[in-house]
Amino acid sequence: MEIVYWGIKARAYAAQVVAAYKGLPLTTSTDRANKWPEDKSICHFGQLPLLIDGDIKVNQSLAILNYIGHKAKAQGETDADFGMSQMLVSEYSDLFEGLAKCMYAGDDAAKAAAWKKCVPPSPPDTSFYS
Ligand SMILES: N[C@@H](CCC(=O)N[C@@H](CS)C(=O)NCC(=O)O)C(=O)O
Repeated sequence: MEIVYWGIKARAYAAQVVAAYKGLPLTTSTDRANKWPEDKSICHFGQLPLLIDGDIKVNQSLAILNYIGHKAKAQGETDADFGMSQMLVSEYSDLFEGLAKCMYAGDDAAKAAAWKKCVPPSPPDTSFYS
C-alpha cells in the first residue's frame, strides 16, 4: 500500500502510525505529493492524503485511518472494543482539528486562546488503558 502525502506529521500521520504499529507495509510517496496537483483528478474529493491499495483508492484521512485499522485488524474484535476504537478515532479528529486551528490562529496570544478551546473540557477517562 502507498499513501500519497507530504513529509509532515498531519492528516496521514495516524494511519501511518497504526500501519507501523501493526506491521502493515505502507510506503509514503512524498515525491508524488510534491507534484501536487498532478493527482488531484484521481482523488475522490480533490485533496490529499490519498491511499492506494491495488485498484482501491481511498481519500479522507479518517476513512484512510479506518481502512488501515480494518486491514490491520486493529479496530477491536468485540463490540465494546470496536466502540472504543471508534471513540478514539473521533477524539483524535477533534484534537487534530483543534491543533490545526491553534497553528493558524495568529500570534502567540491568539494561539493560547485557541489552545484553551481545543483542550477537552474534562479530563478524559483513561481507565481503559489499564
Ligand atoms: N477532510 C480531508 C481534508 C483534506 C485536506 O484538507 N487536504 C489538504 C492538505 S492537508 C489538501 O489536499 N490541500 C490541497 C488542495 O486542496 O488542493 C481529509 O481529512 O483528508
